[in-house]
Amino acid sequence: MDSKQPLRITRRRFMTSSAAVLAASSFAPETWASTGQAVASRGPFRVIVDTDPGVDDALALLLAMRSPELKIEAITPVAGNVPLELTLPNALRLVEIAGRTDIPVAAGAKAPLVRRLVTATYAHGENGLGGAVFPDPTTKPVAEPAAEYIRRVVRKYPHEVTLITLGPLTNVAAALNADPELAGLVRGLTMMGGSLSGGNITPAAEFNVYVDPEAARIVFQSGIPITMVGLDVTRKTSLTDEHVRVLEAAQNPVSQAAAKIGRNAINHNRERGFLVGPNMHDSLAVAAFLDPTILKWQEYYVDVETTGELTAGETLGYSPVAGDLKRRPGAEKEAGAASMSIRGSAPTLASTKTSPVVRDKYGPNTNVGVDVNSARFFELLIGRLAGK
Ligand SMILES: [Ca+2]
Repeated sequence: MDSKQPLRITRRRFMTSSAAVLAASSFAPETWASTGQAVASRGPFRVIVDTDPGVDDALALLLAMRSPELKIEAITPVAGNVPLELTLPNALRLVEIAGRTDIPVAAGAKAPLVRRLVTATYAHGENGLGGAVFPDPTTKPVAEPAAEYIRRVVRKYPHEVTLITLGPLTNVAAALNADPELAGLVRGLTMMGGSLSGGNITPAAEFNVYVDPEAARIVFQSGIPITMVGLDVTRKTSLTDEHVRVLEAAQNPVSQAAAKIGRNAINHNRERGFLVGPNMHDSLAVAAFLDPTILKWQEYYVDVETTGELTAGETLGYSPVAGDLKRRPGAEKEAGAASMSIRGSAPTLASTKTSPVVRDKYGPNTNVGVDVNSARFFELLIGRLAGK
């Protein structure tokens, strides 16, 4: 990708995307919006859930399928936590458990765009569900591959479809590569991925972006208004024994399956020596879409490191009001901020590049979740999974 191309997102489009607007409402200085807003009164919103189940994907998918605000147009599994040979049947198992075989499941990419697949079986068990075993699915995927399915649904409902991505961004990048106009037709993209505060699979990179950094870079530079739910917030969510007990006590197939997966995940975490329960990374992304007031947000220009020997997959957040670039409140719109350039590494002698400037002008492309009310998140997650 030519890094000199003009950023295709406009501020107007960024700010008028629904997710960004809802999120912006919680930028304000007050702490948590304690409106207890009835989220069920919103929507329904057309979404596609792209996923690599995956322990926390499983609970996230069950949450999505139990949420009346969502009209799930498709579930598109991708290789990530485990290979596609497992993420695809796991996704099919989950639609059967939720009684939602009406939702099309379209098989996605077997490998990242230009890299060998690195999986996370250390965290998700050999079967991807933390060792929790469920019957083989009888439901079949649709014939169309995921990237084509995403493309067709977005074209069918222009400006209506939000992509909720819970795995590496390979499927979405493939769809964008196949159809240059597609990004302009997507309503928004809410991702679990990235981090502005260090990684989990390397000190620099969060797993989903690490697995396919080139795909992530295409997505961040696409112009789609992005909502990023990364490790900065997902690390603050831990599933506990008490959560699992509530799920176990609720007598419905979704709560029972969630309890089984959750119980296995907690035990697995303990065996690996961790002090706190597993983070609910992916469920938080779904919850952030359902009720953005659960998180606090800050806008950034986010880009992805793709060439580092140790750092590929690192997400960088540029902002005139953050870090060393911080300006006094209210000054972010002033001349200095407006003329702030996006600076990358110094050019090497061998390179044809002469300037470290990657983009001439700052403009946000992403709302980044920077804090979360974990209690409210678990109220939503456990409440929906346990509900009748
Ligand atoms: Ca995932």
